[in-house]
Amino acid sequence: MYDEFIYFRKNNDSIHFELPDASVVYYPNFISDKKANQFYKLLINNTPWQQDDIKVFGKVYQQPRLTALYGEKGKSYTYSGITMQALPFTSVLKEIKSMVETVSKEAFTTVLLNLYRDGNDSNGWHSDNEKELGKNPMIASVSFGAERIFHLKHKENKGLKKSIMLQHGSLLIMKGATQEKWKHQIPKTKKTVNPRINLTFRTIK
Ligand SMILES: O=C(O)CCC(=O)C(=O)O
Ligand SMILES: [Mn+2]
Repeated sequence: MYDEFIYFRKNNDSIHFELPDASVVYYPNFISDKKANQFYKLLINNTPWQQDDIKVFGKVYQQPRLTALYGEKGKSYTYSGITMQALPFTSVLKEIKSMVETVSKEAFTTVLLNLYRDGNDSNGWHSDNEKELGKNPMIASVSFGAERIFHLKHKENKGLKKSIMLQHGSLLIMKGATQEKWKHQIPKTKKTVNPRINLTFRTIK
């Protein structure tokens, strides 16, 4: 069972979650529904979505979602044995990036796009702790389309698990020790769900 998030501060647009060894802030209404619908359509139709093979414990599987990487010239990103070369930012991604940077006060170099086609698509337990992200990276995650559950679990204190529904047009910021001390996932679901697009803005050194 996952606990409901406990928040200690709520204002019009953000929820700061009280978690040990983590800093997680959620902006449920970051982008208006109307604007988020437009972004969703543009992204789902115009992104060169790819499905890579990943190696888990020596076995090769197809990644259970589609992805794309955009970023500044020359940026590449390696995780789960996959190396992706960044495509140049599109005008849509530049627009979303600038909205994210205004709120996060951080300049990002790269964005990884995930497309979860249905409830069978998922993102297994992991931390965004690749070397090229540096120590205590800030990850800014924007969601469009179907709502999916986001799970967090503490790496050492096994009983510490949290969950949050990431809604259409929302922004979730993870920073501080979150990647060092916690893992996160998007589990599969048996419910019938429409596609969901997620953008994680990152800074690659
Ligand atoms: O889809 C999400 O909300 C999370 C994506 C994620 O964790 C990642 O791409 O590293
Ligand atoms: Mn992640």
